[in-house]
Amino acid sequence: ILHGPDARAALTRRFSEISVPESVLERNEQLYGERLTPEQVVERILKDVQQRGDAALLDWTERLDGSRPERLEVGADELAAATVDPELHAALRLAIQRVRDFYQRQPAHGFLEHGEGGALGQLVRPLSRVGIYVPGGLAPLVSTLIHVAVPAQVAGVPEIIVTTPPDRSGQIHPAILVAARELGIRRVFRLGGAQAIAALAYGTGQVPGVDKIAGPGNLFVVIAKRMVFGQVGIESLPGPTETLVLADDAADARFVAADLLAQAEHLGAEPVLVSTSRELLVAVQAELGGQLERLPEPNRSWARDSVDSRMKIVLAESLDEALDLANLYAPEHLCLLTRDPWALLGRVQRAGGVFVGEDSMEALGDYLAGPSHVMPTGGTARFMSPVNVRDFQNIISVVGVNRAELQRIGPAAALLARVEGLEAHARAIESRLD
Ligand code: HSO
Ligand code: ZN
Repeated sequence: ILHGPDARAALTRRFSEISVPESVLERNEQLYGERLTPEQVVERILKDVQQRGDAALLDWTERLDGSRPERLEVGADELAAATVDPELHAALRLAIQRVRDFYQRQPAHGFLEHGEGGALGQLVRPLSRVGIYVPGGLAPLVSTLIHVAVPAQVAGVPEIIVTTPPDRSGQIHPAILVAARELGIRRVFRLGGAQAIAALAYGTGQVPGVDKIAGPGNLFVVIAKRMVFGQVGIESLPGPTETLVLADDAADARFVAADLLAQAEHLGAEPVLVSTSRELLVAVQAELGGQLERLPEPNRSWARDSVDSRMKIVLAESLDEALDLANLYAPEHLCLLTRDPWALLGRVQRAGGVFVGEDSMEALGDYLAGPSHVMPTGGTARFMSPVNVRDFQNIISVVGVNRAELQRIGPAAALLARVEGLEAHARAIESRLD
Protein backbone atom coordinates (compact mmCIF):
# COMPACT_ATOMS: atom_id res chain seq x y z
CA ILE A 1 0.00 0.00 0.00
CA LEU A 2 1.54 3.24 -1.19
CA HIS A 3 1.02 6.67 0.34
CA GLY A 4 2.48 10.16 0.47
CA PRO A 5 5.42 10.88 -1.84
CA ASP A 6 5.67 7.19 -2.81
CA ALA A 7 2.11 7.30 -4.12
CA ARG A 8 2.85 10.47 -6.07
CA ALA A 9 5.95 8.90 -7.57
CA ALA A 10 4.08 5.72 -8.49
CA LEU A 11 1.33 7.67 -10.24
CA THR A 12 3.62 10.08 -12.06
CA ARG A 13 3.85 9.13 -15.71
CA ARG A 14 7.28 8.99 -17.19
CA PHE A 15 7.97 9.21 -20.85
CA SER A 16 8.77 5.68 -21.88
CA GLU A 17 9.29 3.99 -25.18
CA ILE A 18 6.67 1.36 -25.94
CA SER A 19 7.86 -1.68 -24.02
CA VAL A 20 8.28 -4.84 -26.05
CA PRO A 21 7.41 -8.11 -24.32
CA GLU A 22 9.97 -10.90 -24.66
CA SER A 23 7.28 -13.11 -26.24
CA VAL A 24 7.02 -10.70 -29.18
CA LEU A 25 10.77 -10.90 -29.83
CA GLU A 26 10.62 -14.69 -29.62
CA ARG A 27 7.76 -14.87 -32.10
CA ASN A 28 9.65 -12.55 -34.43
CA GLU A 29 12.64 -14.85 -34.25
CA GLN A 30 10.46 -17.80 -35.23
CA LEU A 31 8.85 -15.87 -38.07
CA TYR A 32 11.89 -14.09 -39.50
CA GLY A 33 14.89 -16.04 -38.27
CA GLU A 34 16.20 -13.00 -36.39
CA ARG A 35 15.12 -11.09 -33.31
CA LEU A 36 13.59 -8.18 -35.21
CA THR A 37 12.11 -5.38 -33.14
CA PRO A 38 8.44 -4.61 -33.82
CA GLU A 39 9.59 -1.37 -35.52
CA GLN A 40 11.74 -3.36 -37.93
CA VAL A 41 8.88 -5.72 -38.70
CA VAL A 42 6.46 -2.85 -39.26
CA GLU A 43 8.94 -1.07 -41.55
CA ARG A 44 9.18 -4.20 -43.67
CA ILE A 45 5.43 -4.54 -43.89
CA LEU A 46 4.83 -0.89 -44.77
CA LYS A 47 7.47 -0.93 -47.47
CA ASP A 48 6.21 -4.18 -48.91
CA VAL A 49 2.59 -3.00 -49.08
CA GLN A 50 3.70 0.25 -50.66
CA GLN A 51 5.62 -1.65 -53.34
CA ARG A 52 3.49 -4.72 -54.00
CA GLY A 53 -0.01 -3.67 -52.87
CA ASP A 54 -2.57 -6.47 -52.62
CA ALA A 55 -0.06 -9.25 -53.21
CA ALA A 56 1.81 -8.07 -50.11
CA LEU A 57 -1.43 -7.87 -48.11
CA LEU A 58 -2.28 -11.46 -48.96
CA ASP A 59 1.22 -12.71 -48.15
CA TRP A 60 1.33 -10.98 -44.77
CA THR A 61 -2.19 -12.08 -43.88
CA GLU A 62 -1.24 -15.67 -44.64
CA ARG A 63 1.99 -15.42 -42.71
CA LEU A 64 0.66 -13.62 -39.62
CA ASP A 65 -3.03 -14.52 -39.44
CA GLY A 66 -2.79 -18.03 -40.87
CA SER A 67 -5.21 -17.76 -43.78
CA ARG A 68 -5.05 -16.53 -47.36
CA PRO A 69 -8.44 -15.06 -48.24
CA GLU A 70 -9.55 -15.23 -51.84
CA ARG A 71 -10.78 -11.68 -51.61
CA LEU A 72 -9.85 -9.25 -48.86
CA GLU A 73 -13.20 -7.53 -48.93
CA VAL A 74 -16.20 -9.22 -47.37
CA GLY A 75 -18.75 -9.72 -50.16
CA ALA A 76 -22.11 -7.96 -50.12
CA ASP A 77 -23.87 -11.33 -49.94
CA GLU A 78 -21.76 -12.44 -46.98
CA LEU A 79 -22.44 -9.18 -45.18
CA ALA A 80 -26.16 -9.51 -45.85
CA ALA A 81 -26.25 -13.12 -44.69
CA ALA A 82 -24.43 -12.72 -41.36
CA THR A 83 -26.59 -13.51 -38.35
CA VAL A 84 -26.35 -13.56 -34.59
CA ASP A 85 -29.00 -14.69 -32.15
CA PRO A 86 -31.91 -12.26 -31.70
CA GLU A 87 -30.98 -11.10 -28.22
CA LEU A 88 -27.46 -10.23 -29.27
CA HIS A 89 -28.82 -8.50 -32.34
CA ALA A 90 -31.09 -6.39 -30.13
CA ALA A 91 -28.16 -5.57 -27.83
CA LEU A 92 -26.10 -4.37 -30.79
CA ARG A 93 -28.99 -2.17 -31.90
CA LEU A 94 -29.42 -0.74 -28.42
CA ALA A 95 -25.70 0.08 -28.27
CA ILE A 96 -25.78 1.81 -31.66
CA GLN A 97 -28.86 3.77 -30.72
CA ARG A 98 -27.52 4.94 -27.36
CA VAL A 99 -24.11 5.95 -28.74
CA ARG A 100 -25.84 7.78 -31.59
CA ASP A 101 -28.20 9.61 -29.23
CA PHE A 102 -25.17 10.69 -27.23
CA TYR A 103 -23.11 12.06 -30.13
CA GLN A 104 -26.06 13.79 -31.72
CA ARG A 105 -25.98 16.06 -28.68
CA GLN A 106 -22.37 17.09 -29.22
CA PRO A 107 -22.29 20.66 -30.54
CA ALA A 108 -20.10 20.53 -33.62
CA HIS A 109 -21.32 23.32 -35.85
CA GLY A 110 -19.45 26.23 -37.36
CA PHE A 111 -20.31 29.92 -37.48
CA LEU A 112 -20.36 32.65 -40.11
CA GLU A 113 -20.89 36.16 -38.83
CA HIS A 114 -21.72 39.03 -41.14
CA GLY A 115 -20.99 42.35 -39.48
CA GLU A 116 -20.01 45.86 -40.41
CA GLY A 117 -16.53 44.81 -41.46
CA GLY A 118 -17.69 41.91 -43.64
CA ALA A 119 -17.81 38.26 -42.65
CA LEU A 120 -15.61 35.91 -40.63
CA GLY A 121 -16.37 32.36 -39.72
CA GLN A 122 -15.63 28.68 -39.62
CA LEU A 123 -17.12 26.08 -41.91
CA VAL A 124 -17.27 22.57 -40.51
CA ARG A 125 -16.96 19.76 -43.03
CA PRO A 126 -16.86 16.01 -42.54
CA LEU A 127 -13.80 14.06 -43.63
CA SER A 128 -14.46 12.20 -46.88
CA ARG A 129 -13.22 8.73 -46.09
CA VAL A 130 -12.31 7.23 -42.72
CA GLY A 131 -10.73 3.87 -41.93
CA ILE A 132 -11.69 2.09 -38.74
CA TYR A 133 -9.43 -0.61 -37.34
CA VAL A 134 -11.38 -3.13 -35.27
CA PRO A 135 -9.23 -5.44 -33.14
CA GLY A 136 -10.05 -9.11 -33.68
CA GLY A 137 -8.26 -12.34 -32.92
CA LEU A 138 -8.37 -12.99 -29.17
CA ALA A 139 -11.28 -10.65 -28.59
CA PRO A 140 -13.38 -9.49 -31.54
CA LEU A 141 -14.20 -6.00 -30.28
CA VAL A 142 -17.55 -5.44 -31.92
CA SER A 143 -18.28 -2.66 -29.43
CA THR A 144 -15.21 -0.80 -30.69
CA LEU A 145 -16.64 -0.73 -34.20
CA ILE A 146 -19.79 0.90 -32.86
CA HIS A 147 -17.92 3.30 -30.59
CA VAL A 148 -15.77 4.66 -33.42
CA ALA A 149 -18.16 4.45 -36.37
CA VAL A 150 -21.08 6.25 -34.76
CA PRO A 151 -19.26 9.53 -33.99
CA ALA A 152 -17.83 9.44 -37.52
CA GLN A 153 -21.30 8.98 -38.97
CA VAL A 154 -22.77 11.73 -36.80
CA ALA A 155 -19.97 13.96 -38.10
CA GLY A 156 -21.28 13.24 -41.58
CA VAL A 157 -18.45 11.06 -42.95
CA PRO A 158 -19.91 9.54 -46.13
CA GLU A 159 -17.51 6.63 -46.53
CA ILE A 160 -16.26 4.30 -43.81
CA ILE A 161 -13.82 1.47 -44.47
CA VAL A 162 -13.51 -1.20 -41.77
CA THR A 163 -10.56 -3.53 -41.44
CA THR A 164 -10.42 -6.35 -38.93
CA PRO A 165 -8.15 -9.37 -38.71
CA PRO A 166 -9.67 -12.71 -39.75
CA ASP A 167 -9.42 -15.73 -37.45
CA ARG A 168 -7.20 -18.72 -38.36
CA SER A 169 -9.85 -19.99 -40.76
CA GLY A 170 -10.15 -16.62 -42.49
CA GLN A 171 -13.49 -15.69 -40.93
CA ILE A 172 -14.67 -12.48 -39.30
CA HIS A 173 -16.85 -12.82 -36.22
CA PRO A 174 -20.51 -12.57 -37.31
CA ALA A 175 -21.27 -9.98 -34.62
CA ILE A 176 -18.85 -7.58 -36.34
CA LEU A 177 -20.54 -8.15 -39.68
CA VAL A 178 -24.02 -7.71 -38.23
CA ALA A 179 -22.95 -4.52 -36.43
CA ALA A 180 -21.44 -3.17 -39.66
CA ARG A 181 -24.67 -3.89 -41.48
CA GLU A 182 -26.76 -2.26 -38.75
CA LEU A 183 -24.52 0.79 -38.97
CA GLY A 184 -24.97 0.95 -42.74
CA ILE A 185 -21.28 0.27 -43.38
CA ARG A 186 -20.80 -1.61 -46.64
CA ARG A 187 -17.04 -2.07 -46.87
CA VAL A 188 -15.36 -4.50 -44.47
CA PHE A 189 -11.93 -6.02 -45.13
CA ARG A 190 -10.32 -9.15 -43.71
CA LEU A 191 -7.15 -7.44 -42.79
CA GLY A 192 -5.37 -6.85 -39.50
CA GLY A 193 -2.08 -5.67 -38.03
CA ALA A 194 0.38 -3.29 -39.62
CA GLN A 195 -0.66 -4.51 -43.08
CA ALA A 196 -4.15 -3.10 -42.50
CA ILE A 197 -2.76 0.27 -41.48
CA ALA A 198 -0.47 0.27 -44.53
CA ALA A 199 -3.39 -0.51 -46.83
CA LEU A 200 -5.55 2.24 -45.35
CA ALA A 201 -2.71 4.75 -45.48
CA TYR A 202 -1.42 4.09 -49.00
CA GLY A 203 -4.39 2.45 -50.70
CA THR A 204 -3.98 -0.70 -52.79
CA GLY A 205 -5.91 -2.23 -55.69
CA GLN A 206 -8.52 -3.70 -53.36
CA VAL A 207 -8.38 -1.40 -50.34
CA PRO A 208 -9.10 2.31 -50.77
CA GLY A 209 -6.72 4.74 -49.05
CA VAL A 210 -8.42 6.89 -46.41
CA ASP A 211 -8.02 10.40 -45.00
CA LYS A 212 -7.83 9.33 -41.38
CA ILE A 213 -7.48 6.09 -39.43
CA ALA A 214 -9.30 5.63 -36.14
CA GLY A 215 -9.65 2.89 -33.56
CA PRO A 216 -7.34 1.00 -31.21
CA GLY A 217 -5.01 -1.88 -32.03
CA ASN A 218 -2.11 -3.96 -30.79
CA LEU A 219 1.54 -2.97 -30.55
CA PHE A 220 2.19 -3.45 -34.28
CA VAL A 221 -0.88 -1.42 -35.22
CA VAL A 222 0.16 1.45 -32.96
CA ILE A 223 3.71 1.47 -34.35
CA ALA A 224 2.38 1.40 -37.90
CA LYS A 225 0.03 4.31 -37.16
CA ARG A 226 2.92 6.34 -35.79
CA MET A 227 4.93 5.69 -38.93
CA VAL A 228 2.19 6.63 -41.44
CA PHE A 229 1.05 9.69 -39.50
CA GLY A 230 1.35 12.76 -41.68
CA GLN A 231 0.63 10.80 -44.81
CA VAL A 232 -2.77 10.14 -43.31
CA GLY A 233 -4.57 11.43 -40.22
CA ILE A 234 -4.40 9.35 -37.07
CA GLU A 235 -7.12 9.81 -34.49
CA SER A 236 -5.08 8.48 -31.56
CA LEU A 237 -2.49 5.92 -30.49
CA PRO A 238 -4.32 4.01 -27.79
CA GLY A 239 -2.10 1.85 -25.62
CA PRO A 240 -3.03 -0.59 -22.85
CA THR A 241 -6.06 0.44 -20.86
CA GLU A 242 -6.13 1.80 -17.31
CA THR A 243 -8.72 2.42 -14.66
CA LEU A 244 -8.33 4.37 -11.46
CA VAL A 245 -10.99 3.58 -8.89
CA LEU A 246 -11.33 6.28 -6.27
CA ALA A 247 -13.18 4.91 -3.25
CA ASP A 248 -13.93 5.97 0.29
CA ASP A 249 -15.03 3.93 3.31
CA ALA A 250 -18.61 3.81 1.98
CA ALA A 251 -17.60 1.81 -1.11
CA ASP A 252 -18.52 -1.85 -1.42
CA ALA A 253 -15.30 -3.86 -1.68
CA ARG A 254 -17.01 -6.42 -3.94
CA PHE A 255 -17.86 -3.78 -6.53
CA VAL A 256 -14.44 -2.16 -6.32
CA ALA A 257 -12.75 -5.51 -6.93
CA ALA A 258 -15.14 -6.39 -9.76
CA ASP A 259 -14.47 -3.09 -11.54
CA LEU A 260 -10.70 -3.45 -11.16
CA LEU A 261 -10.84 -6.99 -12.58
CA ALA A 262 -13.04 -5.94 -15.48
CA GLN A 263 -10.23 -3.73 -16.68
CA ALA A 264 -7.49 -6.10 -15.58
CA GLU A 265 -8.64 -8.77 -18.03
CA HIS A 266 -7.57 -6.54 -20.92
CA LEU A 267 -4.01 -7.50 -21.87
CA GLY A 268 -1.43 -5.18 -20.35
CA ALA A 269 -4.00 -3.25 -18.32
CA GLU A 270 -3.04 -1.16 -15.30
CA PRO A 271 -5.57 -1.19 -12.44
CA VAL A 272 -5.18 1.52 -9.81
CA LEU A 273 -7.06 1.83 -6.54
CA VAL A 274 -6.91 5.01 -4.48
CA SER A 275 -8.83 5.09 -1.23
CA THR A 276 -9.14 7.16 1.90
CA SER A 277 -9.93 4.02 3.89
CA ARG A 278 -7.29 1.48 4.89
CA GLU A 279 -10.06 -1.01 5.81
CA LEU A 280 -11.43 -0.79 2.31
CA LEU A 281 -8.01 -1.40 0.74
CA VAL A 282 -7.58 -4.51 2.84
CA ALA A 283 -11.10 -5.74 2.04
CA VAL A 284 -10.59 -5.17 -1.69
CA GLN A 285 -7.34 -7.12 -1.68
CA ALA A 286 -9.14 -10.09 -0.13
CA GLU A 287 -12.01 -9.76 -2.62
CA LEU A 288 -9.60 -9.63 -5.56
CA GLY A 289 -8.13 -12.96 -4.58
CA GLY A 290 -11.52 -14.65 -4.38
CA GLN A 291 -12.95 -13.10 -7.53
CA LEU A 292 -9.82 -13.93 -9.50
CA GLU A 293 -10.14 -17.57 -8.47
CA ARG A 294 -13.69 -17.68 -9.77
CA LEU A 295 -12.85 -16.21 -13.20
CA PRO A 296 -12.61 -18.76 -16.02
CA GLU A 297 -9.44 -19.22 -18.03
CA PRO A 298 -7.91 -17.61 -20.00
CA ASN A 299 -9.43 -14.45 -18.46
CA ARG A 300 -8.04 -15.38 -15.04
CA SER A 301 -4.48 -15.45 -16.31
CA TRP A 302 -4.87 -12.16 -18.19
CA ALA A 303 -6.37 -10.46 -15.13
CA ARG A 304 -3.86 -11.99 -12.75
CA ASP A 305 -1.00 -10.73 -14.86
CA SER A 306 -2.34 -7.15 -14.69
CA VAL A 307 -2.97 -7.39 -10.94
CA ASP A 308 0.37 -9.01 -10.12
CA SER A 309 2.57 -6.95 -12.40
CA ARG A 310 0.97 -3.54 -12.66
CA MET A 311 -1.71 -2.89 -10.05
CA LYS A 312 -1.14 0.05 -7.72
CA ILE A 313 -2.86 0.45 -4.37
CA VAL A 314 -2.76 3.84 -2.72
CA LEU A 315 -3.94 5.15 0.64
CA ALA A 316 -4.87 8.84 0.46
CA GLU A 317 -5.21 11.13 3.48
CA SER A 318 -8.32 12.85 2.18
CA LEU A 319 -10.61 12.95 -0.83
CA ASP A 320 -8.74 16.08 -1.88
CA GLU A 321 -5.47 14.22 -1.99
CA ALA A 322 -7.14 11.32 -3.77
CA LEU A 323 -8.39 13.69 -6.47
CA ASP A 324 -4.97 15.32 -6.78
CA LEU A 325 -3.46 11.91 -7.38
CA ALA A 326 -6.15 11.03 -9.93
CA ASN A 327 -5.52 14.29 -11.80
CA LEU A 328 -1.78 13.65 -11.70
CA TYR A 329 -2.20 10.16 -13.13
CA ALA A 330 -4.76 11.30 -15.75
CA PRO A 331 -6.37 7.86 -16.11
CA GLU A 332 -8.27 6.67 -19.13
CA HIS A 333 -11.12 5.81 -16.75
CA LEU A 334 -11.79 7.42 -13.40
CA CYS A 335 -14.41 5.59 -11.34
CA LEU A 336 -15.85 7.45 -8.36
CA LEU A 337 -17.13 5.01 -5.75
CA THR A 338 -17.69 7.32 -2.83
CA ARG A 339 -20.55 8.39 -0.59
CA ASP A 340 -21.25 11.51 -2.66
CA PRO A 341 -19.53 11.02 -6.03
CA TRP A 342 -21.25 13.99 -7.70
CA ALA A 343 -19.61 16.31 -5.18
CA LEU A 344 -16.19 15.31 -6.60
CA LEU A 345 -16.95 15.90 -10.27
CA GLY A 346 -16.08 19.61 -10.21
CA ARG A 347 -12.54 18.78 -9.10
CA VAL A 348 -11.84 16.26 -11.85
CA GLN A 349 -9.32 17.84 -14.23
CA ARG A 350 -7.70 15.03 -16.22
CA ALA A 351 -9.33 11.77 -17.30
CA GLY A 352 -10.65 10.15 -20.44
CA GLY A 353 -13.99 9.42 -18.82
CA VAL A 354 -15.42 9.71 -15.35
CA PHE A 355 -17.84 7.09 -14.06
CA VAL A 356 -19.98 8.45 -11.28
CA GLY A 357 -21.26 6.09 -8.62
CA GLU A 358 -21.54 2.34 -8.22
CA ASP A 359 -24.23 1.86 -10.87
CA SER A 360 -22.11 3.47 -13.59
CA MET A 361 -19.38 0.90 -13.84
CA GLU A 362 -16.80 1.34 -16.56
CA ALA A 363 -17.77 -2.00 -18.12
CA LEU A 364 -21.19 -0.53 -18.91
CA GLY A 365 -19.47 2.40 -20.59
CA ASP A 366 -17.52 -0.10 -22.70
CA TYR A 367 -20.79 -1.18 -24.30
CA LEU A 368 -23.77 1.09 -24.23
CA ALA A 369 -23.85 3.92 -21.72
CA GLY A 370 -23.40 6.39 -24.61
CA PRO A 371 -19.92 7.99 -24.79
CA SER A 372 -17.33 6.20 -26.91
CA HIS A 373 -15.12 3.77 -25.01
CA VAL A 374 -12.12 4.84 -27.07
CA MET A 375 -10.48 7.15 -24.55
CA PRO A 376 -6.97 8.53 -24.09
CA THR A 377 -4.58 6.09 -22.39
CA GLY A 378 -1.10 6.28 -20.90
CA GLY A 379 -1.57 9.74 -19.37
CA THR A 380 -2.45 11.29 -22.74
CA ALA A 381 -5.68 12.55 -21.14
CA ARG A 382 -3.45 15.53 -20.31
CA PHE A 383 -3.86 16.66 -23.91
CA MET A 384 -6.24 14.27 -25.69
CA SER A 385 -9.96 13.58 -25.60
CA PRO A 386 -12.10 10.51 -26.17
CA VAL A 387 -13.08 9.78 -29.76
CA ASN A 388 -15.79 12.22 -30.69
CA VAL A 389 -17.52 13.97 -33.58
CA ARG A 390 -14.75 16.58 -33.91
CA ASP A 391 -12.20 13.89 -34.74
CA PHE A 392 -14.02 13.37 -38.01
CA GLN A 393 -14.47 16.95 -39.12
CA ASN A 394 -12.28 19.64 -40.56
CA ILE A 395 -12.66 23.31 -39.91
CA ILE A 396 -12.29 25.72 -42.81
CA SER A 397 -11.68 29.33 -41.83
CA VAL A 398 -13.69 31.91 -43.77
CA VAL A 399 -12.33 35.43 -44.37
CA GLY A 400 -14.68 37.87 -46.13
CA VAL A 401 -13.52 41.33 -45.04
CA ASN A 402 -15.04 44.30 -46.94
CA ARG A 403 -13.30 47.36 -48.42
CA ALA A 404 -14.17 49.70 -45.55
CA GLU A 405 -12.79 47.30 -42.98
CA LEU A 406 -9.67 46.79 -45.09
CA GLN A 407 -9.00 50.54 -45.02
CA ARG A 408 -9.06 50.37 -41.21
CA ILE A 409 -6.97 47.28 -40.59
CA GLY A 410 -4.83 47.04 -43.75
CA PRO A 411 -2.10 49.52 -42.72
CA ALA A 412 -1.36 47.56 -39.54
CA ALA A 413 -1.15 44.33 -41.55
CA ALA A 414 1.27 45.94 -44.03
CA LEU A 415 3.42 47.10 -41.12
CA LEU A 416 3.58 43.57 -39.74
CA ALA A 417 4.50 42.27 -43.19
CA ARG A 418 7.47 44.67 -43.41
CA VAL A 419 8.79 43.72 -40.01
CA GLU A 420 8.88 40.15 -41.31
CA GLY A 421 10.73 41.34 -44.40
CA LEU A 422 7.90 40.24 -46.67
CA GLU A 423 7.55 43.18 -49.06
CA ALA A 424 5.21 41.48 -51.54
CA HIS A 425 2.77 40.78 -48.71
CA ALA A 426 2.78 44.47 -47.75
CA ARG A 427 2.22 45.55 -51.36
CA ALA A 428 -0.64 43.07 -51.89
CA ILE A 429 -2.38 44.69 -48.94
CA GLU A 430 -1.57 48.26 -49.97
CA SER A 431 -2.69 47.71 -53.56
CA ARG A 432 -6.28 48.01 -52.32
CA LEU A 433 -5.73 50.84 -49.82
CA ASP A 434 -6.89 54.34 -50.79
N1 HSO B 1 -12.25 -1.05 -21.82
C1 HSO B 1 -11.65 -1.12 -23.14
C2 HSO B 1 -12.65 -1.16 -24.25
C3 HSO B 1 -13.47 -2.39 -24.35
N2 HSO B 1 -13.85 -3.17 -23.32
C4 HSO B 1 -14.02 -2.97 -25.45
C5 HSO B 1 -14.60 -4.14 -23.75
N3 HSO B 1 -14.71 -4.03 -25.07
C6 HSO B 1 -10.71 0.07 -23.32
O1 HSO B 1 -11.21 1.24 -22.83
ZN1 ZN C 1 -13.14 -2.99 -21.33
